[in-house]
Amino acid sequence: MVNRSVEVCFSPSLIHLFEPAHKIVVVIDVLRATSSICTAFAHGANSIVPVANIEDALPYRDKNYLLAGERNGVKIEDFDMGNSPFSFMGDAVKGRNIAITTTNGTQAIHAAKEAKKIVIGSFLNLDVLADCLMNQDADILCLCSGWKNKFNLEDTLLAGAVVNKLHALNKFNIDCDSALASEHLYLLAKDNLFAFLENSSHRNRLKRLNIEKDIAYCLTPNTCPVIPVLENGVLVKL
Ligand code: 3SL
Repeated sequence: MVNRSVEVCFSPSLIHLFEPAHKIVVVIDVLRATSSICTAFAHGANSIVPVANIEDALPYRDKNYLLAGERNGVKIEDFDMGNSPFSFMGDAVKGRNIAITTTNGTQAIHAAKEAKKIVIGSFLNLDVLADCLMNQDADILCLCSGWKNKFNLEDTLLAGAVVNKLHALNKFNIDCDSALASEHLYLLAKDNLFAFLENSSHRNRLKRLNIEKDIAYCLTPNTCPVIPVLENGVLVKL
């Protein structure tokens, strides 16, 4: 049997180069969309609809959904919550349906819409995600949401962590340079992800918004052992 491949795409704008239709795409937006989505499911959210535009989220209010989202890190006016994972905890989300739109993460989910399957990755669900990916029957593509289609470090580190876990099994074909580069960066960073990201663009952006505690939370592995999967345009817990 031919070994399955693991690749990494550094920007949603490049996904067409990776022929996602036959692949499981892991959408990654460590700071903060995919971390918030994992947090919501770990705290009992029922479903999450990822929408690209603010206007597309508004009709969900009439259906008793919570509206969540940000633009450039700032909560959207009149929405129930922004994009801090701390807003997606406890009774606020338990049993609720949520519509979310974010600057990059929900755009990346939409960019991956041709994929065979879309799952959501973050450091918070790293081990369960890797276990799940090991047992699938398709090639894997980690899609980094980046920032407005530009490369970012934190998503690359998580992609590298996933590659590293799968690489260790000796069952995957990893000859994709972006996957190898991600793994190298992760191995350099893994002992102190927070410090490694010290000068990174989004860490500084969130620091300016006074939300550094979100960063520390989002970089803590395996606190939310859930796998959000997209089914008919809606994220649900696998
Ligand atoms: O772009 C996104 O999807 C967000 O995660 C960005 S922010 O961390 O909320 O600024």
